[in-house]
Amino acid sequence: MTKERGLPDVLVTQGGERIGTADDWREKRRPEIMDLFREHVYGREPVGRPASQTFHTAVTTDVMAGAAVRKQVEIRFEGAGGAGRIRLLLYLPSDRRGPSPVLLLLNNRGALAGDEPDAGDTPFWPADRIVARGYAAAVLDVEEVDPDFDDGFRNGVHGLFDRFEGEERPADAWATIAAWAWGAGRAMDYFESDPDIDASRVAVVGHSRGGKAALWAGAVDERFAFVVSNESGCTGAAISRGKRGETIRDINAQFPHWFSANYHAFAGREEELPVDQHMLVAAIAPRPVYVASATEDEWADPSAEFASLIHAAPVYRLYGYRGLQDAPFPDPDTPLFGERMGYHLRTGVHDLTVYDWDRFMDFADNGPFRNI
Ligand code: GTR
Repeated sequence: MTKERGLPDVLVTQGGERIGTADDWREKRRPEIMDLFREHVYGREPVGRPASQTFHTAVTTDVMAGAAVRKQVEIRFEGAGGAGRIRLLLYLPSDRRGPSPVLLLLNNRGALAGDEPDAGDTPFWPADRIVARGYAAAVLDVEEVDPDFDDGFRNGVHGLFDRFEGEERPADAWATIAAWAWGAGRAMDYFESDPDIDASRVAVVGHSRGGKAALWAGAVDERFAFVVSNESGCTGAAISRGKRGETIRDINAQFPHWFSANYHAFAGREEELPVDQHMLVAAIAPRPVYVASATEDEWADPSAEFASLIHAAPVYRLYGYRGLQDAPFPDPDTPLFGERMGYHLRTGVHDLTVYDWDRFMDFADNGPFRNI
């Protein structure tokens, strides 16, 4: 299949060396793939955890009719351009017997974590259902990290941390998807500080543009134990070469602020990119990854989303995990749970639904977060 789509071989270095062991993957190929994605696609983030970062938490017990404890966390930080904050809303099961594993949603659809905490019963973020299954439900609103419009990278965390002093913004500078992924890392910083959370079992979940950010967050920040992409499509889970629906040209024209300036040069030149999105999934290996699609989401191209799992599998195999093996593209509503890889194609339109969440948790229960 690699040959069919003309994909770059995930196991051959830029210098032509074939990778045959997990150690060589980690030391030689993975770093160069991460660098290629930074250079050509998502851009380079100028900062990791800010030295100035602090957490401020308000706790309310007995919410969700007693089923949950709510924590509203403000993550504050400063850069040369001023002060910023990201709010994190967290529901923990009241009956937890130890630190909870977490599903963190990078929310791209209106405010959930703001002044009026969500009741936790929306299909897009069914926090009550997540808590009932023994997970902590966490959410941050990506627009608090970086507003989702093109303003020349002045607002959000770009304005705080970018310092190009009179120079032109570099063509490999980070853009909005990378900023959102960075925000996920700051939530992870918080989880590590909270004894009620099991920081070794944190999943990052995102839908669509949020799913692109979740995948990049999982690649950049290896503290995430599990990565879930729901209908992330173009420059998310979907392979770009031969992709139907949205293309690199379309996405950069409509959302010029999502990716690095360098990426714009690949409009109509997908086959010249030194990476494709199966390499992003591979960068998450050997950690578990779940990709979900919907039948009517042709813009995202479900078969191209599925293909990235199949083409990332050789890297999982280096670690001894079979992935989805050679599973054919499945029928709708018949989830595939493989070793460290899951996939489903839900009947319906582009959306994040209770069906999707239930499958993510079924997979997590049986693999990444067993024995909760
Ligand atoms: C679309 C965009 C997709 C996807 C989607 C979404 O307009 O073309 O790549 O990100 O928005 O976020 O819902």
